[in-house]
Amino acid sequence: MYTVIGAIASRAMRVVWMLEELEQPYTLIPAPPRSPEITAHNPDGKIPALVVEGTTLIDSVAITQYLADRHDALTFAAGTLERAMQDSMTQFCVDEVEGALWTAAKNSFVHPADKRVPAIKETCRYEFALAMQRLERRLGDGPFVMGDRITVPDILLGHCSGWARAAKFDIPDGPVRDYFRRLVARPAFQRADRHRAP
Ligand SMILES: N[C@@H](CCC(=O)N[C@@H](CS)C(=O)NCC(=O)O)C(=O)O
Repeated sequence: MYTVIGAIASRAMRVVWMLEELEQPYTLIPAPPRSPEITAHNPDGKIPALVVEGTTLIDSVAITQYLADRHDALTFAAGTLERAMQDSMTQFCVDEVEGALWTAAKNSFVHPADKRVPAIKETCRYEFALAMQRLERRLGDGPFVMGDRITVPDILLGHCSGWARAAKFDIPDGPVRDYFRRLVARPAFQRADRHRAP
């Protein structure tokens, strides 16, 4: 049994969505950042965390990949060329897609007010738009970034699409928008999303 700590409107969504894809049982503790529930496991106060057999894992990318590896699903095997390409897509998501969204968020509400640089958000929008062009190129014929099989970077990118919508970042019409729609229509995503307050 897995325990996920973190409010669903956060990167915890990636972990819960992966667990739903894998059809693994879990308990969700929907704790906000810096709450006692998370600092007991991660002194940095960042969410999410996954508790597995008494060990706490942090960082949504590491957790999501660990779950895929452990259950031998939604991933290519380590040491294969496919896995290297899959990891490259994961890195692309973290650097270029999440990077733009996270910098905008930090300068909107995460950092203390006197440390925010609101003007950076225009640059973030520019970076995000570039990332969407690159994603369209890298998607190819799809339906997923690694072809026929859904893998870890699809979970990360699908999560970022919701984050982008919430932050009012533009998602271009065409293959990228269709790709994001395919991801969030998945039954496992829908089940994970039910943890959101109505
Ligand atoms: N690289 C980490 C980032 C975790 C993170 O920054 N989470 C945000 C919520 S999505 C958070 O806890 N922010 C509070 C803070 O930075 O103080 C991951 O992917 O899990």
